Amino acid sequence: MTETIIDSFKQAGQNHLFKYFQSLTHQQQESFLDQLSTIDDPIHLISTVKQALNFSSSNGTKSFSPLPKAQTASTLELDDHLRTTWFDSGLEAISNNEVGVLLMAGGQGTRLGSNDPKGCYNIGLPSGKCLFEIQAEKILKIQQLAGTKHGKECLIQWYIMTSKPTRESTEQYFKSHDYFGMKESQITFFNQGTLPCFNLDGSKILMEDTSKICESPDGNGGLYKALELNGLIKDFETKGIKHLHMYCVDNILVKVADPLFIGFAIDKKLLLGTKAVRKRDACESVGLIVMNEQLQKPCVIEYSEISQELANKKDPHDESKLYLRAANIVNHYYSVELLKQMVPEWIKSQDHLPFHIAKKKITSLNDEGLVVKPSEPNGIKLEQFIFDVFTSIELSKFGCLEVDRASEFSPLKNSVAAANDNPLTCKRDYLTLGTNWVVKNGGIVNGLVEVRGLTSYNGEGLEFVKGKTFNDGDII
Ligand code: UD2
Repeated sequence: MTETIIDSFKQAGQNHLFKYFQSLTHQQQESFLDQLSTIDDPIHLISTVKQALNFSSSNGTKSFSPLPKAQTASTLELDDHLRTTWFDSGLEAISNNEVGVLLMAGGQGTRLGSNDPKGCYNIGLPSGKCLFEIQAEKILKIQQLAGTKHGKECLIQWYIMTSKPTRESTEQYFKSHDYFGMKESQITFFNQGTLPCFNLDGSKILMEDTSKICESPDGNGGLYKALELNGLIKDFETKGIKHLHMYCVDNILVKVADPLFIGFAIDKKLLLGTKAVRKRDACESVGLIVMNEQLQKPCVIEYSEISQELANKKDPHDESKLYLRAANIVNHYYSVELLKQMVPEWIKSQDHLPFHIAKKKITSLNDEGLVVKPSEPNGIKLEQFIFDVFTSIELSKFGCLEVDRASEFSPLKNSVAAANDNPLTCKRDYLTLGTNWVVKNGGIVNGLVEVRGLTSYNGEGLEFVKGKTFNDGDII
């Protein structure tokens, strides 16, 4: 076994990994070989990295256009009848325990400058609630609304994807907060996979020390392999779940298990759906939900892989608007039927989930055997993107629902040093949304108030504030 693993890596041009092998203790050799054995085909992996180094520049050769109108809808122009129909249909599915939630929480908050998982981050709300608690309360509230309307108790299963760096502290945080009032049995933590880090030309796997290679989470596209390896698609079926809402942890305004979105997908008989907001400006760091014209399929062009020309292209019918403006907010609907049918195919090859590369400063062993923390990017990390599977969906089975940014999207990405998407903008947007709900219901507010998720899911049930006065920082 040992020789086989070592030979396979040497055949892949990775002799340097074994430079210190003989000087390692038996235990170090064993743990090193265990780590290497998780890579089942080093030669294939190395060739894939070369492919990835080319892939990210290939978007320039394709042509993209906005999704056809038939595949889109907008809550900004939705008539009340349809809004009610979709919301009620989604609420009924929730009341039948047919709706599950997938939370992407494996990312490390590098740009935020925090070592803790983003979901634990306290943005300074009057209540001091963190993102995880805000999201848990959304689930509890929508369960309550569904149960009350249909006269039965219902549970939304919450599947939380973590990565090696975020798993322990995330699980500990939930436990120490008594699962924020949810049943422990309705929460499932599972880990995504990892991928080795490479030097800049992709020819050598980097070493963290003499008995360990550098590795990092495999991207939010690692979700599909993680679902398969953790037997979760079977779990969805066992629990009668038909619809899944997937979202990313850092959006403080996310409507978790949004019945309107679920109802939209049910009505349109979608296999896969996504929410979008109007792109703020040409430079906003968001993917764009578009149609690949060669394939006639939906796809997303990531912000790190779009040409400046295409990002800045204006709408020929209205020069004041961007041509491509449906911004991806990592907020997707999946039918369980689709996942059951397609996940085995998606994870079989890189065709559906190509590796994307990011040049990074990676602390690693140098040629002299010293661990060095570089000042410049010295290596590449590989990631799979969750939305790359969109091109395997028939256009007629795909839908994009435009939603209001002020009500549904304010991501926590950066530290307060950045102009946007930081703790201050998240706090402002969250409090502003709640305050607008109170004012709309006749409340008088001096400053900004916080409306807790358990009080109102989307501004409903606030009749009691009519005529009352609230002060800055009040919690309702
Ligand atoms: C993501 C989207 C981008 C846009 C933007 C909006 C992808 C690939 N890109 O860019 O199109 O929608 O968000 O805010 O989705 N995550 C994991 N495991 C990983 C990496 C990320 O679970 O290995 C999670 C992460 O916890 C977060 C979400 O995926 O919930 C997005 O990750 P990100 O913040 O690194 O993505 P970003 O902002 O580069």
